[in-house]
Amino acid sequence: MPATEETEQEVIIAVMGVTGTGKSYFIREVSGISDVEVSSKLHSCTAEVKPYSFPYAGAKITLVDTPGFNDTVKSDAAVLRDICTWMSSNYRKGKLLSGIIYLHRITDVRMDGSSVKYVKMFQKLCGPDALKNVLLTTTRWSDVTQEQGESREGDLQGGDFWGGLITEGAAVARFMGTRESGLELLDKLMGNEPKPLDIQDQMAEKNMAMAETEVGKFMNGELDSLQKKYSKALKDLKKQHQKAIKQKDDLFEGILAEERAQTRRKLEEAAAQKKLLENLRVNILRELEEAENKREEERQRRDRAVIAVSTKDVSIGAHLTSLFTSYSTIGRLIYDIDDTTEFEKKPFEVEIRDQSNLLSPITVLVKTGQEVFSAGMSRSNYIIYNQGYYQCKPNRYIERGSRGFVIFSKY
Ligand SMILES: Nc1nc2c(ncn2[C@@H]2O[C@H](COP(=O)(O)OP(=O)(O)OP(=O)(O)O)[C@@H](O)[C@H]2O)c(=O)[nH]1
Ligand SMILES: [Mg+2]
Repeated sequence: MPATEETEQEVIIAVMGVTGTGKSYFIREVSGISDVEVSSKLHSCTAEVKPYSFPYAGAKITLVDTPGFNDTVKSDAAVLRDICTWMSSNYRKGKLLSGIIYLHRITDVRMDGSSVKYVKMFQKLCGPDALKNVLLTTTRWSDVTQEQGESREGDLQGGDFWGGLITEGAAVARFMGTRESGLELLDKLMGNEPKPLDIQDQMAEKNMAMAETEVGKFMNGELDSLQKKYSKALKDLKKQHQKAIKQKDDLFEGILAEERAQTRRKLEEAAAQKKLLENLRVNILRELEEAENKREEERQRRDRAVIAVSTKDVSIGAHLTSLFTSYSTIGRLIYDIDDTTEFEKKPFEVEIRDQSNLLSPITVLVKTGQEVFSAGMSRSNYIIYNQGYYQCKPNRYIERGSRGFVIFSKY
């Protein structure tokens, strides 16, 4: 491997926020990994913490997608559990975050109790030191007028919402929906000194159970308040319901019965979340981290597969005219490049893209004995496949049988 690859710095940035704020959209636009799953409907989309890597400005950038709080399927306690597990397991591997981009829709008119709660939770998760590496970032500027946006941005920075985080060092930023705008945010974070979050210190260094951590205590308190609120509402609803039954008011009676059932479900859900948090004792957290490590190993195993593109399938003309663009050809997914039978696999369509500037080094590849594959395939060429970024590494030309292949490996 060339020295530049060995010394390449990895910059890890987590993207967080409540559901639907555009975390996956941000990662898709900025990384160029076009198949990052973005939700198309109202329900929540990202179910697990997942890193996406790509090269930028001489560094390996890893953007970590996270499930959002206030998810339509997963409870807040389960989202917190999954984020904390990932954070703790990566801390143990010496992987610290250079920054966190916390997204918030500028279109949100109200900063209601629950959004305030999530901001506080985020604050507890980070702690004062890591907050200095946080960008509180608004999204969806295309859906508001400049005036509306600026006025709301001002409100957000007020006391109850982002005020406390800003005092502790978090900065405010905007994501305008484009790659360029996203890269500007990365530029701001790339030079940061990576710092551990409070949750990483508490879980991985101090071996605390979830209920003992700052964020765990905070969430528990919030769930206590919810339980109180729903219990009181249930009592009131019961009285009203009984009254409606007595008065033989069938319509109102039906509505109240439904409302009671719904409130009871919410009360049970709050109790279930409290139980979940309480059960996250040290040994259980370790088991979850082990499971996360296994998932990571499995991802790495899959990532060892490469995409081989036969030089015969590359039109030199198409390649030379494709600077800054892309062209379609076919490739094969190969798990073991020494196994020649793998090269007989059915090919699938791939798009060779180029992010070169004309100054990038051009590697000349030998096609067969005397022929020169002069299309200038280089590390600026890449393929996006299965939510991954596959880069053409220099000197990755191999011959199998009578054919020559250019190899693209997972970045
Ligand atoms: N116009 C516009 N739409 C956006 C922007 N960001 C996100 N969206 C849209 O908002 C919806 C939700 O975006 P996602 O990226 O899936 O949101 P998320 O934060 O990842 O949501 P979860 O995975 O559920 O936590 C999608 O339909 C996106 O296309 C933006 O900056 N501008
Ligand atoms: Mg998402």
